[in-house]
Amino acid sequence: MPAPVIEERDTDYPFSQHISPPLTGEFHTYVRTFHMLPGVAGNHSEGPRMTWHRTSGLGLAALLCMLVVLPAEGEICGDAVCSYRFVVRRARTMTHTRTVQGREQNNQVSITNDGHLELFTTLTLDRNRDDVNGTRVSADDVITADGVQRNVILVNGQFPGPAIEVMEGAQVAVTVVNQLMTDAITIHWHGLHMRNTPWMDGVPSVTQCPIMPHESFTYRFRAFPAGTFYYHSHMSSQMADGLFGALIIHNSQTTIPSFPLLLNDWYHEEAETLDIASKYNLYHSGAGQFEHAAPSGGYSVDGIEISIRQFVSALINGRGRYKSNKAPLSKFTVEEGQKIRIRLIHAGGDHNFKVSIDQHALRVLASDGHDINPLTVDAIIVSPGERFDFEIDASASPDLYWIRTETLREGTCVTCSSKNITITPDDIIEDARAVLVYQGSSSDEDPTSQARQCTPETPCIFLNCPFEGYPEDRQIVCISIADTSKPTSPQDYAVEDEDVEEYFLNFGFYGGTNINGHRFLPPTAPLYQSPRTNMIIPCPLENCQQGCKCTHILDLPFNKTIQLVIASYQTWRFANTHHNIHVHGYTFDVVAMGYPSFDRTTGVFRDSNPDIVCSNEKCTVVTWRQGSPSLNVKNAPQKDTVLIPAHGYTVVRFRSDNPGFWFLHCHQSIHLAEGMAMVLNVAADRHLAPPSGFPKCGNFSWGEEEYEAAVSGVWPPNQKEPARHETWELVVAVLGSAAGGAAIAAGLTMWLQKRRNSKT
Ligand SMILES: [Cu+2]
Repeated sequence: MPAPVIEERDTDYPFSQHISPPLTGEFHTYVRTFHMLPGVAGNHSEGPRMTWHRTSGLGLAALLCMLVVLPAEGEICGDAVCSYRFVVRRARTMTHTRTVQGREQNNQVSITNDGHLELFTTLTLDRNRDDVNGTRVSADDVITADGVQRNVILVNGQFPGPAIEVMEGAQVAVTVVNQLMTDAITIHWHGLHMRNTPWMDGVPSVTQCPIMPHESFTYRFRAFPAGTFYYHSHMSSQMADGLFGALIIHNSQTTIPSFPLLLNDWYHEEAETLDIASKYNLYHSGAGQFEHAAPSGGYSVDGIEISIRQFVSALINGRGRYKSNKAPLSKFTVEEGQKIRIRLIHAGGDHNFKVSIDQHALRVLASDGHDINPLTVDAIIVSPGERFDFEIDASASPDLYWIRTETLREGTCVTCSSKNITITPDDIIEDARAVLVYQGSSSDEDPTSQARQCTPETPCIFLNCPFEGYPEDRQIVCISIADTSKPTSPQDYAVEDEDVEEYFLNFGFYGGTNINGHRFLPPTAPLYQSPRTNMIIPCPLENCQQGCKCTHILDLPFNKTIQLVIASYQTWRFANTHHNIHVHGYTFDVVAMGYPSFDRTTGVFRDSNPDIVCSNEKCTVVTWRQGSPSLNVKNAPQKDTVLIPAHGYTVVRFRSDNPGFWFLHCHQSIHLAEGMAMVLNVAADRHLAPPSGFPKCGNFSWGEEEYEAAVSGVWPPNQKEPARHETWELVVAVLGSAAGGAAIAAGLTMWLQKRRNSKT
């Protein structure tokens, strides 16, 4: 059976939208015909088949350049070393560039009522107006996003950035070239362990200096472990501007066709503006008036606000719609009867999404790249940073079907107080959609498919709800990620260990977004840099019970079983949120989750989970009420990003065998920007020094006295004695001078002699 072809409207490239033409000839704007990855990965003869066609009038230069660019996205690099070059720059969505009579012409793009893209110009003196207005262009040639114009960050001219697909164990080298005009960047390789290369982890001012505009930085690391990962900027909330892409690490067990589905929430203002709008931002508290500073007003069924970020729109593989516009959507074409694996990646910043495909059950195979015993569900709830691999069987009648991704919004909470939380349902649906197309079906129209109705006889099954359950009359069953299991494997390290070191981390809001009362202030230079003086703001020894802002670092011993009890408890009942916590450098076992009690009629939570209590008035310290609950230390699912239920907790375990400074943080971008982060300093005495020439950075200051010395010509200042040299240095210098002088004299003599000889 031939491999199915993934398609988007008017294009056949599944991952990204392209913009054309490129900024320079170095970046091509070719669109590939992508055929779903068949067979066992890593065998080039069975690798993806792809052809290229040009999307705009580029010349020979670009064609030549195509020959030197990187391995094509979607192609699995089977080499021992896989090298890539990422050029990062900004562009504008909903614009189009073409060459007219040898001149480059940039125009804005509008969407017609029937979903076509047309050029338009607002320049009244534009002499090309008649040629511009109404000219139809292909969606291949426009980065549409949700159909609204804004800035977007591109990698190699693509949004999302190109996918990296390599074999497990390969050395991956990515040279990141920062062509942003004003912003620094770093790239984090989300979920990879970075063993022995911890300074390649991409956390600004923790593992490396930010890459400044015009600079480049080469990341080099081992592709491990295998699974579905992604890369993203780790500069504050910058990933929300589009700097992300899929990172797929294959092993020999990859057996069915697969494609990534990158989902992200999308806003019409850039990330920094959104962060400034946050009331609790560490650096811009209370600055100005912004639409987004207002609470979102959206609540999930449990009475928890879904995010403080006001939802605007969301994208799937870079495409979505704002309100009711007709912007092009991503389309995935499958062949009837085919099984395909979808690699769902939440690359967005803030909202959790419920993902489903009309009339298709989702057979979940892996979470965060790690296999779980398969289970079949109707929908998966995915939070920023999480990934789920699932399989679908294209066995429905050949047609078009909606791929639905919806926030958990159920309504508003207009009269809520600590004593009374009532969700008032509204008709607002916050979603992004893509289309599953059976090959041969017409793909010009939107699908008319409906989501499955949940009934008492056949209730719907949702995986990974951030709460225990829905109201009973909704006929929805929630399966906790902690109730999934990993297939047993002899390679697994033992987590059943008497010698467990336990740490409680409460993600709270007292005094601002914090962990155990600490709001994270980044170091001024990477922690691997030395000397480390003045680099960090130390945290107060007295446990910061009243809240503090500092460089929160937790020292962990080498090669112990570390148990983190990650909680989301407040002393007040109202105003708490779910979090999703990512730990760098490790895969952890999810050994327990505890949810608050809830009203089975309304779905609203009642009381915090009783297993944990606040130890102080502000709840900056928590502990077990009566010892830990039962933990799954036999076959717990493995993850690197996990939901923490509001008023509940999640317990994770890992073996601290990977020395380094590892960031631990909430993956909601606004919470991260507000300081909900810390550093795990694992095995401080075993850290490897960075490679030679690793960039240094940090604060700089100099004094009045030095300044005076400089401007008066006495420099360097305060030099009371001449520069000291070791005796041997002086001897070498004198001998060197003498030898040099002798050599010059000898050379001169010989030259004069020759000259004389030639004259005679
Ligand atoms: Cu959070």
